[in-house]
Amino acid sequence: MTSILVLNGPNLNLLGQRQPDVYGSATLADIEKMCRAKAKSLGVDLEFRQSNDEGALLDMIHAARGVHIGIILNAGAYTHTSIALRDAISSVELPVIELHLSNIHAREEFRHHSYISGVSLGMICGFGAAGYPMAVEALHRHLGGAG
Ligand code: CA2
Repeated sequence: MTSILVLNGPNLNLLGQRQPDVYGSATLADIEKMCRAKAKSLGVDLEFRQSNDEGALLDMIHAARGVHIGIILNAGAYTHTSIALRDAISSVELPVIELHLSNIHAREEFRHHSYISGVSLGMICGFGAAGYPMAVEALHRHLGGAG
């Protein structure tokens, strides 16, 4: 079992269509391709999902146990609101890398706090779409791969 789950939260399906100044011009499909190329080079499988529904994200985190070796999570705005997502991460007992396209600490005050950071292995933010393959590599390395 060497599969990584990349999970994307609300509004990230709109990437590439609006606010390219903040989030870049890559679409979520482009980012999926980048992640798949990185995973292939590392010899790991990858599942790539997006949902606007908090409950669906919780279900996907719960279902990851025994299927995936770790999770890369861009929880979108739920990052700043969801204790439920934090509890799901705590309970799943898998390494989770928190991911953001933008540098949340250089933006509005309300984005500075993350409910997810405290239960995550680490966080990558501010590198746009490039952060995703970085996270795939970091997770693989953490789990003992050569990276
Ligand atoms: O920087 C990130 O990746 C965020 O997780 C993106 C979230 C935001 O609420 C977080 O604070 C930081 C927003 C995703 C919305 O994506 C859009 C993409 C295109 C157009 C509109 C929204």
